[in-house]
Amino acid sequence: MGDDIFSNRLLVVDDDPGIGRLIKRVAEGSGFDVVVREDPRVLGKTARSWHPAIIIMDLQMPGVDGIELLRDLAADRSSAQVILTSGVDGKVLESALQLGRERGLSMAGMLEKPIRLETLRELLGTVKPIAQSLLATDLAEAIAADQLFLEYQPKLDCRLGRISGVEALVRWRHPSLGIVRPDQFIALAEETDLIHRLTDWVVASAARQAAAWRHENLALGIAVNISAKDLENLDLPERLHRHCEQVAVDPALMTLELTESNAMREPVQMRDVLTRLRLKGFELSIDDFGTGYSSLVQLQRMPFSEIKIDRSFVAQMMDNTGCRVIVEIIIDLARKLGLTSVAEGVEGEAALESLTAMGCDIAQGYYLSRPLAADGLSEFVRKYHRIRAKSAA
Ligand code: G
Ligand code: G
Ligand code: MN
Repeated sequence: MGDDIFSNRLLVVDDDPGIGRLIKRVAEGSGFDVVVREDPRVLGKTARSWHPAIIIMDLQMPGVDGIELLRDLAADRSSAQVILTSGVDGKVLESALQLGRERGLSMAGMLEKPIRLETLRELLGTVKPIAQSLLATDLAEAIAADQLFLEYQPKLDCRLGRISGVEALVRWRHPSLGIVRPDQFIALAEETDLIHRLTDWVVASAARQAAAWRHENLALGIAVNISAKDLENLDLPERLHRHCEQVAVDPALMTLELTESNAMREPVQMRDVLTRLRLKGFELSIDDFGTGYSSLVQLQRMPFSEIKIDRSFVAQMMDNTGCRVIVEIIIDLARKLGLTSVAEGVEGEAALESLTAMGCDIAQGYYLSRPLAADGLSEFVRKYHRIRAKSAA
């Protein structure tokens, strides 16, 4: 990761000169500094010397394929955001995208050929080309100087029709880059061991907020995300417990959401720390269940109390029978194992009704609300409950 900010640099690698010209024209129009290469073999060299913030690359090129290029980029620990293009089947593109993520790359999306101009413009608008300029020293300072803040997304108890809790999500108010989202800096925190300080900050802040809501007579559980890397410190349970104690919050109000990753190679230590977290009273959720490493094996081995169904299944469950069946089976599995089921990514009324009918315990998603600031959240909860009470009367 270089010291300079090259946040508008875009590298295009495509053997079709027409595609290169098209992307260059559109991206330059959006203020990007664009370099096009037709020979895939120079990708690594150009990426290392020119530091593009974004790389758009074709999956199928003569001689070298995109999968090999992804492997090389990962070996270089590239922090560029990668967009894949291809004329192949969407499923193959999806799989390549997932592979990039598993190799630790920041995969920003895909463009199916023929490339539609609007899709390209939209994607360029959403990639915030900042990853390149984020530095560990800045993140350390951000934690110390309170540049981090939390947003809270409400979680609905499907049976009672009441907001029973929130998920706390961290954001960084960066002095020059504006609001930076966690997917842009959590990996950096994990690589540099800053994750321990970040998790302490998040849990302490969330506990303080839970105490503040209790004073306002709002009984809300609070979920925070922890990283598999956090489990490398044996004192995690004591640290997190202390944060709760300091503001007299019962750890039972707090759910720790863990996304499993291949970073965790010590199942014995993992079980040690997770078991002690449960003994301290924390709830434990297996996040993004059904994808990546959050597998049945982990569920069976580790002392989780909640399953959080990955949003990719939930968001599509109304249009895709496969996704719907998967959601239904995970809810059933949770019930039979005595675990709480949470569906995230609930984007419509139909999905919420269907989940409720399936017996899902808790729903979370844009249909209810996006993540909100603390004030906005308490306002939302009061309003939601007032409307419910009226319609019930
Ligand atoms: O809020 P947003 O959609 O940008 O979050 C993106 C990802 O960042 C989510 O998968 C979430 O799990 C993760 N994340 C959000 N807040 C935290 C946090 O405080 N700690 C960790 N480790 N991950 C977080
Ligand atoms: O991986 P994790 O479960 O921690 O991800 C939480 C993130 O998911 C939040 O940061 C939030 O921005 C995002 N999110 C929440 N609800 C929805 C939704 O309904 N649809 C989509 N696409 N994303 C959502
Ligand atoms: Mn989560």
